Amino acid sequence: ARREGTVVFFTGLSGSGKSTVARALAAELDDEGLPTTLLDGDEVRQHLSKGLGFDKASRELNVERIGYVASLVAHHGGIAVAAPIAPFASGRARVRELAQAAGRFVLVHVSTPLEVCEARDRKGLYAKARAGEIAEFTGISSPYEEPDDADLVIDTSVTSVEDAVAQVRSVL
Ligand code: GGZ
Repeated sequence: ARREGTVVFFTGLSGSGKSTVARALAAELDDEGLPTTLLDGDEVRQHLSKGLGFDKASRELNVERIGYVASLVAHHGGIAVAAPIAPFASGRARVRELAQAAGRFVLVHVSTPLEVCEARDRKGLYAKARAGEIAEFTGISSPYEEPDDADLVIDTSVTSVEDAVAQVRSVL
């Protein structure tokens, strides 16, 4: 039988730490020789979703594209690790559907509170959003629909990257 692939899908606010955990997870799996594909958020928006904006329809399209590519990876027995904000339950449900037709789907909600993400403000985007310089910014002027179907919930304000990776691995 074909080896079953897996889609590990992180969702959470900008600055929640989801990319950091996703990268660390993917590096660890890769080091162990597992066929891992990281769909890095920045790279996705530079290539697969080049030119897309942040209105609801564009985000849903971005997330569906990620889900589609991730499901192709899983179909061939690989592990796809993706970490977009994916703020809408409808988009995440679509990804689940695509992934489960190909293999396993693991949803990780990186639930780091908005206050913490905003205090970190590593790229200065929250300040810009508060100043009205970025429209439809998630958590400020665009919604984040909290998932109720996550396999794992991780708050990086209380959990280290190392522990977060270990928790995801225990679910895998
Ligand atoms: C949210 C935005 C926005 C708006 C630019 N809202 O911290 P970052 O910079 O590196 O991560 C954010 C990234 C979000 O892109 P995604 O593809 O993950 O979003 S979605 O799943 O909703 O399609 C942030 C930056 O892009 N960014 N404008 N308005 N984040």
